[in-house]
Amino acid sequence: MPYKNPELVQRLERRLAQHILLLDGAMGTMIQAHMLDEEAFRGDRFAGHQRSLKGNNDLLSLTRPDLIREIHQSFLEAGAQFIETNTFNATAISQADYGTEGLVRELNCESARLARLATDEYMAANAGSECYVLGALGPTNRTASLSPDVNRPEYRNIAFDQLREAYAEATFGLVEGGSDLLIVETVFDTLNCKAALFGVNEAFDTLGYRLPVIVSGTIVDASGRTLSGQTVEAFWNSIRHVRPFAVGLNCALGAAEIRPWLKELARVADCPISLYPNAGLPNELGEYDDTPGHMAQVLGEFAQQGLLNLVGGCCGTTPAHIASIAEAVRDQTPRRLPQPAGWCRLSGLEPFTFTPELNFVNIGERTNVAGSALFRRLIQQDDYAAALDVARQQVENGAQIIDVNMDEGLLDGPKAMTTFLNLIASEPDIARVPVMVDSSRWDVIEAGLKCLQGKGVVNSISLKEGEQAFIEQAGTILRYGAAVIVMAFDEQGQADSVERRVAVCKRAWDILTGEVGFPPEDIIFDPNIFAIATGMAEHDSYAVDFIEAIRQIKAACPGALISGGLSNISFSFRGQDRIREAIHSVFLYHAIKAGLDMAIVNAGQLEIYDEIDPRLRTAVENIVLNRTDDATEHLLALAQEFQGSREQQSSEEQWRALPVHDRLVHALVKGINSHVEEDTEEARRESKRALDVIEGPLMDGMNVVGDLFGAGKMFLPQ
Ligand code: THG
Repeated sequence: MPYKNPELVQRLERRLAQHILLLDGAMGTMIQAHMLDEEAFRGDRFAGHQRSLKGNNDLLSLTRPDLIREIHQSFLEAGAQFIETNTFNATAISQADYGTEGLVRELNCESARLARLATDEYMAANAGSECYVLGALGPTNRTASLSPDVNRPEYRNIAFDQLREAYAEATFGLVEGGSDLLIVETVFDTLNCKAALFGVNEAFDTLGYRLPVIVSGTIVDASGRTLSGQTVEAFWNSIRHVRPFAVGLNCALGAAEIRPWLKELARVADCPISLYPNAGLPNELGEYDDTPGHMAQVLGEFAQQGLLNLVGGCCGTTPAHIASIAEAVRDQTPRRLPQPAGWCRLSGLEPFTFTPELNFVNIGERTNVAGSALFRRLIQQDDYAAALDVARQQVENGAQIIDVNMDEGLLDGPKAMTTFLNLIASEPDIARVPVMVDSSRWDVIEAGLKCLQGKGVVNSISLKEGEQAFIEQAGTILRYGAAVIVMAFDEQGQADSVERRVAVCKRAWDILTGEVGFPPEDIIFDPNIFAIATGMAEHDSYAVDFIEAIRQIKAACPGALISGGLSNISFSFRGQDRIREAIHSVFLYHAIKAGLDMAIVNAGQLEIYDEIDPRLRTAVENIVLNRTDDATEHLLALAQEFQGSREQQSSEEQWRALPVHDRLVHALVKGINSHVEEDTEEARRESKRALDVIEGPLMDGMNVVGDLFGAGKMFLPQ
């Protein structure tokens, strides 16, 4: 999609590379200072409006255009180069409070026109100056990812689609009135923001061109989180898919309080950074006390530390503040943009970024009605509280992402997916991890995507129905801002040889990166994990072939990641959990070495490779690597012995007879917390100093964990 004015964007980019540019100050508090009464807000035009209009600042663009234009002028005179339109509440959702939702298009268009007039006039009078109209899209007064009713945590008073439509409507007005850029600002709920960005891009589609878009979030307190609970990096991961022109923070806190969160954003964002804080925290009277001098000093420091590209003020800031800030940053070097690292960046409330040191990521499989009889029963019986416990256990057991699947004939899939994901959103200990929306039904996938404020993963799409459907679905997923699992499946069926697996994935990769514009790091291939040791000779090479395909796909599709559904591999040993676990860990050990990045697993049942009984391990290795013709028969024979014996049971208790040092190491490696207190206390009594317990057994245990994990023999982030 081309820019409406490509030359303007190019000029702006060049200026940003050389200077820190100035945003304006607050509109709201400037208006407040005029102490306008009900009549002033109404003007002649709305004298007879049925509801109170006092406080509807955006309406002043129609009833007091002189005043709004004057405020814009005063900020331009102070040195602001970006003038924000008076449209913080100009969406149908916010205007509904005043019964003025019918005015949205006009409010946005007129407000943009006023900012345009003031800006053009200033540029005409000041040769060589270049200023821009920044069309403002505020957060609305609703939150799409939080329930307003504590007794109904799954309930929402605003839906993704309502937000998306409201923002598209406002966008048409802002563009029509002459905005140069747009800013989705004061984001306190990233789901609202994602819906806004979706709507903005839909409007651009209709227009046939786009404007650069800035996204600005707001951190509400010292916890460093948005109102809806996300950290700064999680917020960035959630919105990066729109490739914002700049990303930043505004409002809520004063400049000094924002420092750590600004640093966090500047560390991760590979686009310009904007910042416009309040003039300090509001005092008891709701007034803002930071002086222009103080604010300029703090923001000047940020500039010196290389953290800023665009800077201005939010609530309580006046032209005097902007003038001082302009002075403080005038000759400072702007922040240099970091190179994009090419990491897949997911998020829940917290970021989950695939940095190189993560050698394996596990995705919890149990929240799947098709993969767990228990979970299916709970969902069918509407026992969502217990179903949530399944998700919580997955995360407690070490799942770094959770796979959610509601594909069951008798269920209303979209409804079950929506209810469950909304419930998860209100449980911080679950919602901290990203969600993988698993369905073979497109309507269920889309319903899921509309509930995620974080960046999730769609599981899955494929070329099964041909290129057209594939391209459309991938484009829509990109617009929602999710990563995607692509199954090695095409018009001919599921790929089951190395060659077909590689060929199908490569074809999909070419289409996604070439035609759809999908970032390679957000493409996750699943080259099909099928059951082995089924007794059918043609299944014997499924595991080795999968492992070999990993290597070749990674070479053919640079940047892409690889996943698989681990438990599929051991279907022929259903009910024999010990054998299944051994197969899983042997397979993972070899697949991770070949480059497997993640798998959908039962996070509570991942045996450490080195701890599998050597006889069992050899037998399992023979079937996984397809090393001997009689591997399956051999394992079947062993299976009876291992599954039947009480050996494991007793060996589980044997560790209690070890010396205390070894018991602590064992417990740490295995993640057993049943005897922690007594063992630690015993170790403390035996040693001279309490510190010896930490430096001795605890450090030793951590080292064992580190070594096993590093060697790909342990699969949980203990
Ligand atoms: N690739 C992708 N997604 C997938 C799969 C895949 N999603 C679904 C599945 N395959 C992965 N998830 C599971 C979940 C559970 C089991 C297997 C795969 C499983 N369940 C036990 C069984 O059937 O024996 C259930 C036991 C019980 O009821 O508790 O094995 O390959 N992209």
